[in-house]
Amino acid sequence: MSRPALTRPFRSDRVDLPRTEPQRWKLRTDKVGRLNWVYIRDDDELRRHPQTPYEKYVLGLETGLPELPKAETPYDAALNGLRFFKELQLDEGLWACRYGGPMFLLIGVVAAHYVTRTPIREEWKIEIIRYLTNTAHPLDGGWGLHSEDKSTVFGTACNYVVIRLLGMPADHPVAVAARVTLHKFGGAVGCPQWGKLFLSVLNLYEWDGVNPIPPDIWVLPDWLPFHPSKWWIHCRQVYLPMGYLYSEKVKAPLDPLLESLRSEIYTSPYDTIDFSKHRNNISEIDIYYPHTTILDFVNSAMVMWEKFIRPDWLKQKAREVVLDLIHKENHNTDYLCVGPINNALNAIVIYCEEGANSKNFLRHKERFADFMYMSEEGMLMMGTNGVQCWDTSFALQTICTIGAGDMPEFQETVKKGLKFLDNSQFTENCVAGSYRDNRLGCWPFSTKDQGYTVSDCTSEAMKAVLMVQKLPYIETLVSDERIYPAIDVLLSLQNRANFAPGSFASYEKIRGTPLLELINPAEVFGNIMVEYPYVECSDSVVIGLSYFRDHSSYRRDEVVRAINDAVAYIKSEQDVNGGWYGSWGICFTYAAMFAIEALSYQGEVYSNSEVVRRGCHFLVKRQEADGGWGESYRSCETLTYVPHEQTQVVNTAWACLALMLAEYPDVDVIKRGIRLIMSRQHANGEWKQEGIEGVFNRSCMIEYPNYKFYFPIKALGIFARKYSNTPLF
Ligand code: LAN
Repeated sequence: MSRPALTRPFRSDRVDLPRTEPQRWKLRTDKVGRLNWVYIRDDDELRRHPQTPYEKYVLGLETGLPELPKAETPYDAALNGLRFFKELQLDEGLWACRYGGPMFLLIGVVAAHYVTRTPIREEWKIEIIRYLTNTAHPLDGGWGLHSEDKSTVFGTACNYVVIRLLGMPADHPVAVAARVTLHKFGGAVGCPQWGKLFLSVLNLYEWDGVNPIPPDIWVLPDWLPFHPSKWWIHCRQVYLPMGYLYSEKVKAPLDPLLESLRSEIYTSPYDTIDFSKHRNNISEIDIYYPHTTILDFVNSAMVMWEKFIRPDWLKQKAREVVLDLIHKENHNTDYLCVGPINNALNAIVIYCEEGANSKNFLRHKERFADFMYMSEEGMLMMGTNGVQCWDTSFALQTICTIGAGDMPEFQETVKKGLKFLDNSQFTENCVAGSYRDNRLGCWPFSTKDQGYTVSDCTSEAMKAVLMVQKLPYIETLVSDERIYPAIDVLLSLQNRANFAPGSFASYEKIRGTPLLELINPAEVFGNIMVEYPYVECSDSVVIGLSYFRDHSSYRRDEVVRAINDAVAYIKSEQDVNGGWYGSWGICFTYAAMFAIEALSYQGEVYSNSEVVRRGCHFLVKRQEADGGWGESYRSCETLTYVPHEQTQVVNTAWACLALMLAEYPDVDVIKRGIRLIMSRQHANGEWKQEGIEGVFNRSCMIEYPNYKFYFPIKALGIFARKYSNTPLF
């Protein structure tokens, strides 16, 4: 059973748990948007730097933001929304957010601290425990893969270990409930591979019970079709340090706490468990992507290879190659790494190699905090080091699209936002030999330091910059010469020769064959082995390139050709019902908005395009009685539209945007959606958090808290400008 949305009062207030004082938390940032929550103990310092409305907002404190004049018309409502949202912008020009959802990340950072004997700050311990208490399933006390999931072995085992390592006693009711559930599931032996790996590193599981992760594969010539340099970047970068840890059988020294944990997380005594028999024991509840026969065969062969065949020199060689690539990843990302998992794992590797006082490890230590986010529910670990560029791009686009960019009250907001995007553009390529493409001139999803560009992030940021720089009072910060390299990269990212010509994938062009999915070892995620063509990424690139096409003649013919080919791909991806499957947002409503926007940029609308018409009908059929749309995350898992129990402001905004861009003729349908969005707005202009908005790898949901602001604002603003701005109530 999935976990219902949070209800106040928080569970942590009902069980006996310490908490920090929310008034003492401050969010520090810098000009490239680094996000660090710090706990201020000194009263003078607090007085000198009072909390901002944003800090109060995330911490669930009274923001002091005023009630606004009642919104009669859609445009009033859009502006009220923007008035609230602009107050959440940080001085450095970006919007921040808590980027939670995945519930398998905390184990990484906590294990990294524990193994490397790095003390965890007291305030983190308290607040992480509080967060896990608040997100435990109300019925069974366990945790799932993501915050709305049913309880699973992976989530429950890992987070149980986390609360215990952070100091919660084993007989605390929260720990007891989780342990009972874990035992009911058969104990931690049923963990999927990543869980087994973390437990092994913590000396709570034996390495011979983990399916092989041989680093040897990195030594093979890189023209081989299955060489890891051809994998999806996340898979590649996660299995890289995992290969090291597996091969070196790294484990923390046993201590009384670990000793005790060994007796808590299994249903039989530790010494009686034959771990090697549990390599393929993955709990039924957890499995999303079962092993193929080929994978089982490869695993058994690798066990033999490692035990009896692999020469020692090869092991050493593999270790060198892997270490070299880990250093390069650290260098290219200033120790942030592509994501939270390899951030934690690389830190452990560097500690093993260079020790606690090495320069490299110290830099790793400073970076742990970049993933930790404070919220009213406690401290969580984010899916990336933030959503800074992505959110700021959409926020700026929204302001311009609804014509608010010229209004004096938003000019500062726009200027600061542009400054942030100006600071966030990549100014250097990666070091040679790291299997990375050019990134110069591109934008990241989160921050410049993190160092990874994504096709759609570059496209949306570029569009935002160009839009803002058309405003009369704005001084051009990003010259056309600085945009050209971004165009070069975008053009180079288009898939050509392989199975989805014209499409765009996420971080890189598709390099490997999807057949590699046959040996996807992760058990809980689908489609992770290689890059895939993504409709939304292709849509965003079409939108960005179309905007650029009307702005500059740089590489005009190639730009036009790229757009046409991508549009052909987008059309080919529409399913028989008229929907598009969304891979990064929930789900069909998300993809419909992007797809229809891309088509509308080519002049394709309801009246002249069969594809757009079918897209509209798909949406209209799914409008609910209250005028809204609501889509459940189950859509992502099942690949078919599953309605949410309640309509959602965000899904409604996406559907309305799609219909408006399509020029859907029955305006009444759209009006009902707009009315729903208005009816959910509060007197200070805000919308409250509803269901989770985003997804990855089909099975794991992730939060995009700012979606509930800029998409509804955009929908309201477009409605007012395109149709009518008379009162709707
Ligand atoms: C993201 C977040 C952003 C997202 C969009 C830009 C929205 C998308 O259009 C392209 C893909 C991308 C960049 C994306 C890829 C996968 C990420 C990085 C995430 C969903 C955030 C977290 C996730 C990452 C894989 C989580 C760590 C877990 C592992 C399985 C390694």
